[in-house]
Amino acid sequence: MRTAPTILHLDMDAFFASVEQASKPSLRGKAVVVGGLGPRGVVATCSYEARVFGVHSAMPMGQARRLAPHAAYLVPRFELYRSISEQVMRLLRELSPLVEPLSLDEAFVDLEAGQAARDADSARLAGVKLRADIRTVTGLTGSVGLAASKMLAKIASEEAKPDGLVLIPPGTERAMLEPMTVRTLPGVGPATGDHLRRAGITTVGEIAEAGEDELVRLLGKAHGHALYAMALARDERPVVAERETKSVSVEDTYDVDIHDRVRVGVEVGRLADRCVRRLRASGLSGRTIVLKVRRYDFSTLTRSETLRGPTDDPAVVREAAARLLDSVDTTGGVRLLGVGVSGLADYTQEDLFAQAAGDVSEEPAEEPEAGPVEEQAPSPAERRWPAGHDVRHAELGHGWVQGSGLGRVTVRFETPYSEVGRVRTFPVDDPELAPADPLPLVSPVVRRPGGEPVGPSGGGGSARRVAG
Ligand code: TTP
Ligand code: MG
Ligand code: MG
Repeated sequence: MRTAPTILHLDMDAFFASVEQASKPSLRGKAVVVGGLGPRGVVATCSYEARVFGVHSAMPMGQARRLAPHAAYLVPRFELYRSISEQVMRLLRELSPLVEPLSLDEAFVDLEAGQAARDADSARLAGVKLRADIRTVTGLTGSVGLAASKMLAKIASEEAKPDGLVLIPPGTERAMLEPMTVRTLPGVGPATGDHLRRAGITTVGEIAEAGEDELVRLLGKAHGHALYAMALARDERPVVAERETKSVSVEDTYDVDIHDRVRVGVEVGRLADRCVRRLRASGLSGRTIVLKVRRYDFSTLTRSETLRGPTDDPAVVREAAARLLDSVDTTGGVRLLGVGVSGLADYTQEDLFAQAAGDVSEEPAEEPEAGPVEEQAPSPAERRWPAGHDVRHAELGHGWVQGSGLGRVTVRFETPYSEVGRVRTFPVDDPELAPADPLPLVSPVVRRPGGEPVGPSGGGGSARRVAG
């Protein structure tokens, strides 16, 4: 492991919710919840003001509404979040060629590789400047962790939240990790956490005490070995510019073709389990399950199924692989079988990217139902006015949908650069009202950090000039 804390981990604070607050002056400092607002919707994220009430990611929306009835409830705007993410990633790439994005709002940067830092002091300076630059360019805050390994840099940024910077001086890692919960370590999700707890292991220090053999006995070779090393703060994983693993897969070739359909099923189940172990050992989950079958004549088929959210649950992967196998003709025998998971994510919670897009806001808070839920098809008018999305009124200008229902849509007329705006209500089919593209969070007339002004020069109309 390197001796200087030159691996940086950045994670934006309450990312989707902060973007919404930056774009809507009336929501700054307020409880904001972003997520699916339909009957099966869950929380994608919420502002720190909403977290005080106990709201958090992946919580059913009905529960969030009970905990924070006065919060603003908004439908995600992924295109906007993606464009802000690109601005942030661009700033990271100015620091180093080795930038490893983990999600839209999160990345590792190897400062040493970019000669942006070589010791603790220069690393801290680079982190402070990065946070300031992110603020100037996007108007948002991100938290920074600095350490000698990826694992510790990520733990540090978590400690720094919100809007902070934490540097872990090399040499202090183990003492710091000892009292922390096992869930702090990458690859320890709820299932592994429970498993360890039943064996009496709740802290990182207790993993170290239990010893490597015990860990391997509890979790299997790959996972046990990896986790034990992490508990001792040993993490040699390099920062890689492109995410190394686009998928995790395992396969077996058989000496003798397998003809028995039941045996094929058993093998596929076994491969699914092995694949999930690999997945978990890397702290990943994935959405797309892939089955590969090479038949007696070397013809190779792949079948895939994409789930609603990423998973690392062996039962879910096994079932999906079994369903895929149902669609493959194996008479004549199979020579090779493989199971893979792609569409990787570094969290296992419900993925809203797939789900939330079609949801609309409705006045009454929906309770999530226990049984199977009919997907409600929103009416065309409601589909046009998702809560939080931007609109333009022919006379009143730019605003956003505060709510819609019962044939009416309520709009607040404000922009990222204006004062808190006023609210007006219109019929949903008002010809003066049209959906609009989001505005940049920071007025295009800004000074790049330490550089020339960019964007249109001159007065800038109503746009506020942001000093660099
Ligand atoms: P996170 O970085 O995990 O959370 P966050 O940025 O909202 O808050 P924090 O300050 O704690 O970092 O996730 C980044 C974004 O990814 C988040 O804003 C919304 C989205 N997301 C989901 O859609 N579903 C989820 O379950 C999680 C965890 C995040
Ligand atoms: Mg974040
Ligand atoms: Mg994140």
